[in-house]
Amino acid sequence: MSGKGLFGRLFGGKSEDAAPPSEADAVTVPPAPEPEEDVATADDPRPAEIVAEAPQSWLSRLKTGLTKSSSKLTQGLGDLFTKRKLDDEALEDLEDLLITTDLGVGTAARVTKRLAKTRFGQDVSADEIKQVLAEEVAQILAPVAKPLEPDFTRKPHVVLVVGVNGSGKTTTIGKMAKLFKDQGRQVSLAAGDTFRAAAVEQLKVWGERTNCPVFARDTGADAAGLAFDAMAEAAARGDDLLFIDTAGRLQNKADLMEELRKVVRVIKKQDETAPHDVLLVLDATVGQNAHSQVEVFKDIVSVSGLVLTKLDGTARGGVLVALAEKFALPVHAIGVGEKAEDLRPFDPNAFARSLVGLD
Ligand SMILES: Nc1nc2c(ncn2[C@@H]2O[C@H](COP(=O)(O)OP(=O)(O)O)[C@@H](O)[C@H]2O)c(=O)[nH]1
Ligand SMILES: [Mg+2]
Repeated sequence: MSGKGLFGRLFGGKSEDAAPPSEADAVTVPPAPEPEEDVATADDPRPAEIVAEAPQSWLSRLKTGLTKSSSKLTQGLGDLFTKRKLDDEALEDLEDLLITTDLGVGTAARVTKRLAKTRFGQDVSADEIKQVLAEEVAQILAPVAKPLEPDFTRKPHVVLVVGVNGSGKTTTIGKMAKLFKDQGRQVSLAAGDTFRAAAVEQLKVWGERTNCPVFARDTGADAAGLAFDAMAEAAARGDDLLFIDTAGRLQNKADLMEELRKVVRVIKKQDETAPHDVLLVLDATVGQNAHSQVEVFKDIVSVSGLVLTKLDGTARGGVLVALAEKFALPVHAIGVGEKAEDLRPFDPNAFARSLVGLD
């Protein structure tokens, strides 16, 4: 497949990527990749602290967030396995169902094979299938579930954040900044998405909210130069951690490549070991398209880990499992909402059970 074809699919339907920068854009980016996903109402760049709500544990946030995914599977299994023996046809139906939940062909095959071995010809309940599924999923996720572990002796440890427009980069940076600030770390942010004033403003809001300095320049400024100077400033201040935001709305792969590679090259002039992490942020609502995004970005920069966002807005949470199986890249964190506390490193067991709708 040509790079252009892949890129076309990657950006397909996202008109913002092709559109020239516009001052009229909202402060936050409402990408709405699919009509069914009513997740990103982005008129207000400050959704976090200002929305009063009863405190929820992370586990219940996770379960609530994954409801769309788990109910799709639960309903499918209910339809398939009401008083039905596990014969060849049932196994085939099950495999098809699992594939439609974005879990990936490999996972679907493993689960059906295991059931065929142990339960063939017997009555099985949807719950038993879920148990097997949750175990398999947890096993696949265990090796990739790795929290971001910065080396704070670097001062700063530099994290470059990449991904297509609207995937949740800026929000993820804000959420991570909060996580590390809460751990007592000195964190700063660089507004490397210099295309629109609104993108810079959005990062500044997160900076204010998390009490982290934001290094920003005017719209249209050179992103690489900005990253270079932000690193110098962070180093002078003795910051533990610097997150560098980037633009993902370039019109074609060549532009994206040139821009990101330049940022990396220039960062290395400041510290040849940097960037210490390159996080690729993926919007889970795009489903299988996330695979192409990983391919494209891996081609451009050396992606060191993934963050999956908007798991709360989609029935396609299974895509995380398929990505884990295919790319084996660390998944550092997942996002299940727009608020600062809606991002956490994930626990493979809790995720697997929530995804299939088990308590
Ligand atoms: N529901 C939900 N919305 C999210 C999540 N992460 C980001 N968003 C929203 O998605 C939109 C795009 O995010 P943004 O950080 O601006 O993406 P960027 O263009 O990659 O920087 C914003 O409206 C965010 O509030 C998430 O985990 N869940
Ligand atoms: Mg952004």
